[in-house]
Amino acid sequence: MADAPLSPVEHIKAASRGLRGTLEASLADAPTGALADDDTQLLKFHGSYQQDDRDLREERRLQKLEPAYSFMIRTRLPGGVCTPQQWLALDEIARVHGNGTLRLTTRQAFQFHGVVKRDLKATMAAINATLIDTIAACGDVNRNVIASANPVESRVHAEVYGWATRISEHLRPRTRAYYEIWLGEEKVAGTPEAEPIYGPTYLPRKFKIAIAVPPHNDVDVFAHDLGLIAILDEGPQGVQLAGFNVAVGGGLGATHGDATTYPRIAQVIGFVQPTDTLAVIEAVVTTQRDFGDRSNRKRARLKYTIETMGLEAFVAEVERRAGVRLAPARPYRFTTNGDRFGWTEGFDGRWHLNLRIPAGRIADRDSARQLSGLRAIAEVHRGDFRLTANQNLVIANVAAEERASIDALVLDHGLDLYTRAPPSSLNALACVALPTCPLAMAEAERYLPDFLAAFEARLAHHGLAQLPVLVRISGCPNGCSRPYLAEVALVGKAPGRYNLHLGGNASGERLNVLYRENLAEAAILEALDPLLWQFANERRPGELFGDFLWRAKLLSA
Ligand code: SRM
Ligand code: SF4
Repeated sequence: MADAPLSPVEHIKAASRGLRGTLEASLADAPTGALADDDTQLLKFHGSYQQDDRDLREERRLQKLEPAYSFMIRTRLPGGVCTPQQWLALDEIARVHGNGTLRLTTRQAFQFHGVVKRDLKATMAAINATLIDTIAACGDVNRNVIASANPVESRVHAEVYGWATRISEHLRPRTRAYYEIWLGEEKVAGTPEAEPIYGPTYLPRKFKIAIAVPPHNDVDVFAHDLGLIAILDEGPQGVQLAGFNVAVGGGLGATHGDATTYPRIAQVIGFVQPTDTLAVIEAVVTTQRDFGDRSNRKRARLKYTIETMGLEAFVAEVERRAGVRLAPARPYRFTTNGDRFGWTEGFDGRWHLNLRIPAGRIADRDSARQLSGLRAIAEVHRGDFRLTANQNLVIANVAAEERASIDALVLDHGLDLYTRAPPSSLNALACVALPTCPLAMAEAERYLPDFLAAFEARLAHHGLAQLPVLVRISGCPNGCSRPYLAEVALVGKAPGRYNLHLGGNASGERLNVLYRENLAEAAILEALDPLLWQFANERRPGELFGDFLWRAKLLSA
């Protein structure tokens, strides 16, 4: 591996002068809706992906037109928190420059889809004017740092949100390229600015950090390259943050038929105090920078670096770099990785309303006018908004006397799904997939309602309608909806066909296993039916589907 040639992306990064490349020239090249190939790689570090409408591909090919290119833009939004003013601005950007929808992602960010090249600069500038940026939302760097979605539940939750922003800032690339290209800042002549943490070629691959506050694992902390599990102590002033258990080497992406790639759960390596936390995080990042595979991008994530180095050697290297010895991990317990829907009261008497947004897509449709409804709420709301890592939304920090007016707007605009949907629908996730994702092999977001309807009919048939079964759909094995942690997961294989994975658990601590391959919907339901029947008849009180499948030996590792 040491002698293997560098992957092409490494050369692009090295020659990019701090992620500038020829992006400015590409943007000015009017005859095409696309960027030069190398620039599409650099664009990711600025928070955007070049895509084309896959629904229109064939038609345009027959018409001898270039694909219908457009750009997806993703924000960096540590902990998923934004103000009502920012919400209103983002809503307007989606309607003026995007496809009229806002998309909440599985990592607490907003995505805009359908921005055309001639609008890209104006859109990036408009997002920046809201005091939200898109730097490092994508690319071979640390991405958006996510944190438990209800950070105002106790003083510690607020502190944890503070950590998400601090870590995000600490690991933000230092290049001024973003400000030059999108905001017209004066250009840096000669040698580009140094990147003290990343170096000139950044990381071998994307890097993700999540912070969970037990007992809620609503960020799926074990799916991350680096997971921090907040450890709380009872102090003189009540509950306080003692520090974090550190988990490393999680990651879900895989490639069908390639056994050298696989989903992996992060392993807890010890406990760190707040004063040493940034040093340990930086040491994990720089160890991955120096030891990660830069020749094969499919094996470049931290999970493979750890497997190659061995966990013990990896931890020793991190401790050496950080100058910190990790203490033994402290006890913790997770009970759920879902959201808590409806109103919850915070420690300070403020209220938080967790809404269900199916697949995170906020749009005005016949069934619900979500975009208009949330705009109306943002106009009167005096707290803030919090995106959850389950693609849902919390209207947070509401005074008790303002709940009724929020409830009325929720009801008026059909945003009250959380009061009606069965538990399996409430917690289900689906990635974007078609028509924008270039890697999709099957539908996900657009298929979710149909699959849930069919699946719920089967649950109801077996008398299980009120039982939460964690369902996740991804359009390909990359796993953007974290399917490998679900009790029932469909992973796209080909149009209309999925691999069926079963056996995750409700706290996000167990990977599921491949149960059947390459099935269409009828065969998926047929495969699930006898299992649901057995579950209905043999389950122990309180037992959940994923746990039952293992106990009844219906799955094998
Ligand atoms: Fe993802 C690539 C969407 C969370 C693993 N992901 C993509 C791209 C950018 C496709 C591409 O490379 O061209 C998708 C854009 C689709 C579109 O049209 O918008 C995409 N990923 C998403 C989002 C929007 C899914 C969603 O429906 O919410 C999520 C954005 C999160 C964010 O705000 O940053 C998203 N992606 C994830 C997660 C879940 C997580 O991190 O909690 C994973 C699995 C965890 C992990 O990283 O291991 C994930 N996405 C991938 C991978 C596989 C990476 C790997 O290690 O193999 C790819 C493909 C790649 O990187 O080559 C990918
Ligand atoms: Fe695209 Fe695959 Fe991610 Fe779905 S899982 S958004 S299809 S890359």
